[in-house]
Amino acid sequence: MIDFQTLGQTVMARLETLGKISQSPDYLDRRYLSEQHKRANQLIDKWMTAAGMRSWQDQAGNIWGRFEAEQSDAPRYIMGSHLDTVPNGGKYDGMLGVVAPITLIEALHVEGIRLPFHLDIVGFGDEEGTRFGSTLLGSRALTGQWAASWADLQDEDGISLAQALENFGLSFDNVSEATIATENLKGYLELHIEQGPVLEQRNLSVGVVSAIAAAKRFEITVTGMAGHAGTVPMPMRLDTLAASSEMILAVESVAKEHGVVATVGQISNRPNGVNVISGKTVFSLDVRSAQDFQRDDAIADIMDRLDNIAAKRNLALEHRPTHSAHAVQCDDQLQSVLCNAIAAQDIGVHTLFSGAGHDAVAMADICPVAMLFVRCEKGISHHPAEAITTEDVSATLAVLNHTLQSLK
Ligand code: HGY
Ligand code: MN
Ligand code: MN
Repeated sequence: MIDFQTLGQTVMARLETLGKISQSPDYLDRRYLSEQHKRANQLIDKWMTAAGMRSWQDQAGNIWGRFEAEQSDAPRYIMGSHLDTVPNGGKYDGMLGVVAPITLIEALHVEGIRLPFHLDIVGFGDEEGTRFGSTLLGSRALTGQWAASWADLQDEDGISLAQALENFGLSFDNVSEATIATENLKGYLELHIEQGPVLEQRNLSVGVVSAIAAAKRFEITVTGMAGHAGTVPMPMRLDTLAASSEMILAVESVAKEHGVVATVGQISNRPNGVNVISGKTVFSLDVRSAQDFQRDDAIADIMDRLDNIAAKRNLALEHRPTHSAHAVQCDDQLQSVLCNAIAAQDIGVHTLFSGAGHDAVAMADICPVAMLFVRCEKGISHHPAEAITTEDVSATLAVLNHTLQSLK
């Protein structure tokens, strides 16, 4: 008999341990192909082995474990999520979706329960895109979507993705070997915190995802002329930071007009001196919507507004696309398996949309996908106050167990 309450405590303790692996002593920050990524993979590997799984690392630095079926030619399901974090992030975003299934598999292993399919658990090395600006690098290695140009993507220290792979003991040239065969792949399931307030409002511990937002990201570069803060008259300035401020407010108002979400989350400014007019400002732009066309209409309008502001101020403007993901509909059949598993725990069944992007977006290119959301306190995420309860994790494990026992 599986004790889900004890399993829930084990998951929470493991997330606490994993949450301490950070490049900063003050907050959680774990980036792709870093020393901390390596240590996280080693810890996950240890837990996978304890769960009776065969484990390995692929050529993109993703960590894998297989819970073998009785039959070697059995079909395959993949469950997973990401092990990287945003800077000063929470310890559940991504990690819950790797640690929870491993811990449940350990209980099945101890009970001698086997599944009629191979269950592979994958911990993706990069989903957030914190280090190299792009995103879903881990899951897009599985779907064979890495672009040759990504070798030159650089982090804030000027280290290229190709160099970072070398430093990690891998090679950009071999990443294509991480592409997976799909003949016997039946589907991909991802367990993830909701990162929103809906389940809490409805007093539900879990929910089923219906669809995942369409997203596009850009790097916007505004180029003007640095100058002396005391001597250049206002009308003669080519001030890129002032222009960027006007542009960022324009992003906000266009998003409201179009009913999409648009965020400028990252900005760098040169020369960034207290007594110097800014000559070059670079900021990120992230635009999302439930529909691809709605996202693209808003982006077209935003870019027009930015171009007009740059022209009015005699500044140069460039926008470089860094990420694009179409909206994803989750698989109906897998959704109903999850809904039945939730109902079997006497939990109300609710399906909801995901404004956040997930590895399921990449995996949807190669197989049916479904996601199970877990309530998180006040919907807070990408913040150290991100929190879930042991009770909700225990309920989630019971739902997951029912799901795995129902899949064919
Ligand atoms: O940006 C996102 O939606 C996800 O957290 N990477
Ligand atoms: Mn995230
Ligand atoms: Mn996430």
